Amino acid sequence: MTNLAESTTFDVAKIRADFPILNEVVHGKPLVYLDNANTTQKPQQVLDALDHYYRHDNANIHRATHLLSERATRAYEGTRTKVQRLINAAHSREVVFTRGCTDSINLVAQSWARTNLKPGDEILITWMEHHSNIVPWQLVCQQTGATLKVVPITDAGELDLDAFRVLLSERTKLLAMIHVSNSLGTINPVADMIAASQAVGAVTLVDGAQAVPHLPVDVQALGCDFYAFSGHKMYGPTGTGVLYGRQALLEAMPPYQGGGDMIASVTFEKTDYNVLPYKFEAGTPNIAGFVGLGAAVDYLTSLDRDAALEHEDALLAYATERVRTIPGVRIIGEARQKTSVLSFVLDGVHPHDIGTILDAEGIAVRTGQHCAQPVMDRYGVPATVRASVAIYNTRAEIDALVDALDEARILFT
Ligand code: 7TS
Repeated sequence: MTNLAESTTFDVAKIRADFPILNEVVHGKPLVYLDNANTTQKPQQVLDALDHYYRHDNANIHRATHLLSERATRAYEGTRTKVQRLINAAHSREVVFTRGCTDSINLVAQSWARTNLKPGDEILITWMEHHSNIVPWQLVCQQTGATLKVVPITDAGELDLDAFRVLLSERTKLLAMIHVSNSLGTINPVADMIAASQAVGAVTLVDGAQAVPHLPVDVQALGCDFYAFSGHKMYGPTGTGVLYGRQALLEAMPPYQGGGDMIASVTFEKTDYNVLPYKFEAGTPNIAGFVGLGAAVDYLTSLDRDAALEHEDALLAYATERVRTIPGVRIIGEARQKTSVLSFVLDGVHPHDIGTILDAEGIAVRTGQHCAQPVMDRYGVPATVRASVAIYNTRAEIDALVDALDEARILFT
């Protein structure tokens, strides 16, 4: 168990001052925002980047010769280089901008998988996937005749690696798996599972939506072929996402969508596509959003990331310890390797009722299935309460959560 003391090397007060929304008053109470797995709040630096872009640089990118377009293009492409460095991609052309993690996964499903899979082929996912790493593969299975296989999870919320080894075979053409579970908080042994999958010739995709905001991610060290994540869960704007893809695979893949900017030349007879990554970025993208994402990456990398993670882990450990003491609480997801997410149920009280009580106290959590219905079914619960922490959360906020939970317990049981 991580040290329960508030970190001495991480200045939370200084971090909090960067996030204006943390001063909001909700139902007469100071906002306690513990719904970070859903979306994180945005620092002033990101808000300033968005404002500056629209006030000074707003123009379309890649196509006009005027100065504003040049500035907008430079800012947009600058973010690509920042993201490349953040995840240690070998080339910036391996960084494709999308609408979000969901869009990134659908791109791989409809471009790579739809083209390459056939009846008899298998796609291997895990029981703890977010719906956005389940449904796109079900669609592709319907389109290609491939079969979906699922790695089960243990009672503790860890992947059953023995079952994984049995399910993995020469028929496995794709492993698509979650790095950090949004419903359980489990950190999965992705590098080992990627290596095992490569040994049978499978392509690998990692859903890193909950990993990039917390963990250092190095796509070359992981060895994955694709890595997908969202900007809005890492302090950046909504409507921004990233698909990292290995160049050789991206080169061989057909476009996902057709339109402007993704072409080299168009006649009615034939269209030649643009080079990477533009082949996959049809139409005017969320330029402002990606300018903001660049500021978010700068913000993240300006932090002492080890200290930030230590702070988040200490908060999770503290929250786990305190919530566990509430009579009738059952924690869902007790993997040995966890980060940021605490899911639980309280005997006799529906999670939505808890959410309502917490909201009245100014505390924002998510209650429900967390877009991971198979996980709820696995544990025989209709829903959970989920508190998820970020760099700006404090022990005092966890105390407020525990007090309000106690109040809910007394009221409903
Ligand atoms: N993958 C994981 C692991 C996620 O947690 C989410 C969103 C997605 C994919 C989809 O991301 P999007 O930005 O494309 O929507 N997860 C959550 C959540 O936990 N609560 O709300 C959304």
